[in-house]
Amino acid sequence: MIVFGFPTSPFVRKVLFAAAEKGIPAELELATPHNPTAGFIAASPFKMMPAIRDGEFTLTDSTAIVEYMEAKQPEPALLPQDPEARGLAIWYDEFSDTILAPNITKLTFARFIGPELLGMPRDEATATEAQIAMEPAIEYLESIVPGDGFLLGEFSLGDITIASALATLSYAHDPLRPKTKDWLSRVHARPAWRQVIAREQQIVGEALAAATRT
Ligand SMILES: N[C@@H](CCC(=O)N[C@@H](CS)C(=O)NCC(=O)O)C(=O)O
Repeated sequence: MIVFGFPTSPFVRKVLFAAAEKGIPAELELATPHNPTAGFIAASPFKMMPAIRDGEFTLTDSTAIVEYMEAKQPEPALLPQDPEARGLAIWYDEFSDTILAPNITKLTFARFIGPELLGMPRDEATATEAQIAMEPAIEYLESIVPGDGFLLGEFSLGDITIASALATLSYAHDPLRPKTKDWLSRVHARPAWRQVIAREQQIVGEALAAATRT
């Protein structure tokens, strides 16, 4: 499976992390809405990342892609069977994608991606606005993380999506509360996470070096 996107995106990281957890080989083809490749354009009608190509099949949207992988290769499961746990896993995915991530991407773009990778001026006013706006979500997170284990006991899509969004935030800001940090360190200990982040660090390091040369 080819994944089109750039690894600092929470949504791209979510797909790469989910694929690694399931043991689905995922080859990352670097593409962004501003710097698309032909494969990315063909797979993503609105130039949103991530998108995938698996054989002849193409799909965009991180949640749709995780559902596709789950149906194609059910084990290990990322969506619990228990009705309440399944509902919560989907809520945590939705909370992260639609409540947490928009302020995270805004802040990280203003403070890190724009100035460090794209040669744009640092936009501290926008960053501060996003930092303040995300506080209720950061508080909520501290109220849902358990003292032990993962969000729903067993590791699930909820852990993947929220940890993926927080990794984007970590480029620009550290507002996390203690229980959230402890839970996150358990997610970060997973081999699939280490694999995805090692590749991300390499790509970001190369992008930073290229940006300094220009
Ligand atoms: N619901 C989508 C959101 C994807 C998304 O917003 N991706 C951003 C990058 S973090 C993007 O491609 N933005 C391009 C644009 O808005 O034109 C998903 O889960 O994949």
